[in-house]
Amino acid sequence: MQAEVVADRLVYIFRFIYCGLYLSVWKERIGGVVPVAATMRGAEHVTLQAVRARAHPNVALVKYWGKRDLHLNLPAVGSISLTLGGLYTEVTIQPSKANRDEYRSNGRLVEGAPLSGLGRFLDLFRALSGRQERLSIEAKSNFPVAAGLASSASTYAALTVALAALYGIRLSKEQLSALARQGSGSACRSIWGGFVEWRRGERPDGSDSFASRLVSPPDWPITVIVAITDFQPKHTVSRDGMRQSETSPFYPAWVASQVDDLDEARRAIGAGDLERLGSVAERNCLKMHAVAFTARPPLVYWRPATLAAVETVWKLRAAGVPAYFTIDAGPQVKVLCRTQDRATVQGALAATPGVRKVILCHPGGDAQLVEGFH
Ligand code: 2P0
Repeated sequence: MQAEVVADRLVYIFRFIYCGLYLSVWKERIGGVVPVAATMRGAEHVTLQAVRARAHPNVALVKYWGKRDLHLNLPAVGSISLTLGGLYTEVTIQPSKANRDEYRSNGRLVEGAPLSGLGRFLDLFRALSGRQERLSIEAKSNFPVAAGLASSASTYAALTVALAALYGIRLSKEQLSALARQGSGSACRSIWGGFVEWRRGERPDGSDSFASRLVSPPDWPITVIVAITDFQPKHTVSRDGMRQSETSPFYPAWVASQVDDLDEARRAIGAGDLERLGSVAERNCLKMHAVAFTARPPLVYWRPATLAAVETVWKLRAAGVPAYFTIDAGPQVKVLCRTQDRATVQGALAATPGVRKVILCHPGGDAQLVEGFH
């Protein structure tokens, strides 16, 4: 029995090295990722070992809203985000004991469309690895899920890192990002920590549409304070919200003006200029929501407390505290400020009518495996 386990491990290690060699020489690409199925032949009997990975959500400062390809999750516009430390999702994967994929999110069994979407994502890795086992996935987030706090970003980023490890597929971070994108667009940014840019890309196969890091976390003493106004899941998932927003007469203007906003945000981040970054983030957020408001039918993610929190931020600024808001596809307000002002901003948001909870986040790091987990 002992010898079998050792032999199993050795085959696993050799397969890992073998895959790495093939990855470096095989040039054919699937959506930016090198296929490795053939390299796995002969290793199908190796028992898959349970793995766990952790990733942070991110807040979009210049937003992804609209797709140029629904199937491959290719964005109509580029985007820039900041990864949020403190908040995270851990994903644990092991072979399923049932003859189907199983998915639990914070202890609750997930069925229907989210499970089908996950199944299609797992199929990408099954195709890459050449293995067919059904899997049991358990995701645990330490913040409300599906409520506009980017839980799909942290979930799919962690899932991507965990699946690559499960199958022993060595991929660059760019390749991981291109894969994560296919699970949920914003997940491609959560592969990285710090300030991150997801380039729109031009190629129809999506091979040039992935995220990369702009600046690492420690470079800037910046804090994001999240004001939660509603714990309920959002009424319209982002995918549907984007399609609905394309009916707005302002949608073409939104797409056309994104290049300037990206340029402005990149320069602001490069210069460590909070005022410049915050200003473009607010403008970009209001543009995105203006497109949603004017869709047919209209799409309103805001609640009265959302606007109240926005007014709090403007009052703070009028009082000399540099604080800037952004709002994703939900009613929560995320406020960017200097770390030295965090207590003042946190206090003002907590005192805002309708704000249910305030969470303080520092910039977060890369998605990674949870070491020592078996
Ligand atoms: C973003 N948001 O850049 C944008 C800005 C909110 C506003 O919710 O369909 O879950 O899975 O690719 O990544 C992005 O939604 O959408 C999103 P899919 P995703 O983060």
